[in-house]
Amino acid sequence: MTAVVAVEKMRELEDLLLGMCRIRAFEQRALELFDEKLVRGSVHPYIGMEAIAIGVCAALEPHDFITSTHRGHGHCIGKGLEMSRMMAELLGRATGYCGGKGGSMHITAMEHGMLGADAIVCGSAALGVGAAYGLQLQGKDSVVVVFFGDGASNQGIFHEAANLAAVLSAPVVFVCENNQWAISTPVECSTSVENIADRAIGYGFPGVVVDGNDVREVKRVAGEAVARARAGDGPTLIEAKSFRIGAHSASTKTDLRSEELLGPWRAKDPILRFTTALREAEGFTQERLDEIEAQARTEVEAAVRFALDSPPPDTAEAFTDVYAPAAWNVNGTLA
Ligand SMILES: Cc1ncc(C[n+]2csc(CCOP(=O)(O)OP(=O)(O)O)c2C)c(N)n1
Ligand SMILES: [Mg+2]
Repeated sequence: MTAVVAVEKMRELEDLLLGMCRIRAFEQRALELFDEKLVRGSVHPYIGMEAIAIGVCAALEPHDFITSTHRGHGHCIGKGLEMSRMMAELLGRATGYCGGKGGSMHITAMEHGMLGADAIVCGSAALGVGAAYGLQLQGKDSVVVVFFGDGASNQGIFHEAANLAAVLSAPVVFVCENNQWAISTPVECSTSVENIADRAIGYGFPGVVVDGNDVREVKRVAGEAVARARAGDGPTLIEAKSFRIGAHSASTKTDLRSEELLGPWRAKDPILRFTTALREAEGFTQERLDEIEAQARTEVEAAVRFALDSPPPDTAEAFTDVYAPAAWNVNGTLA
């Protein structure tokens, strides 16, 4: 390996780690701010699943798009959104991505290719396929990633979206984040197949299972699916197997799951696994790993400060961005 390649590889590994640490630090602070009643609505932590968003988004280009879920902070950070404007959105401030009117579950940032998070379970699957088809019609080579959960994979809209994406050869990558639970329902009680990825067979496109706690594997598998979509060969369903380490949300703290179940997954923490691998197999020092983690925490503190220093939205903004302009409602007048 030449020195240049070695440096590039080192930087790539550092970026993957920094991305995961940013998500972890962002959410730990968001949960604290929720407890301080500074975040309204809820916070659905992605803790333990960071490798999925970071691995998938690392396989994307800036001109690619994603859609997200109620558990979407990781997707936004992975796609390069500014944590300061995200935190401001969570705190309902005017400087947030949606002017403080969307909150944690509705962050949208078209300039970063973030088509929107959606609190409706699987709500963005059809939107993602529509966007991908639109991009294809415009002759663009962008790809759309649709993130959704194991619970969401049983929604009718997923199956319609998957079928249509296949029929249209739309440049979509469906990423099912199988964290084994949908609030209090374990996946084996809601889903008839062992691998959700197997459902792709029914629509005629590839389905792949990946270890969702291994950021490099996620990136590799996502890279193949993105290349396939970009080449015009249609969708792929990736099932990233992981686990929700924390409670379903900050406002749904009851957790039925036993320590016996949680313990082994804590040991498979994607950040812990990656830092161990970087130290033991890639020559990273503990000092460098600590620096990266500290950098993420410092950036998050700056984001919190930015959000706390930002004003709330003006009340005059309450009705802006609510409806798209329609021919019969130009300038807010109902003709
Ligand atoms: C259409 C719809 N049904 C029910 C809900 C309530 N709800 C919110 S999150 C959730 C569980 C979703 O599970 P999964 O898709 O596995 O995502 P996870 O929360 O595990 O990330 C449910 C049922 C909702 N928001 N939308
Ligand atoms: Mg789930």
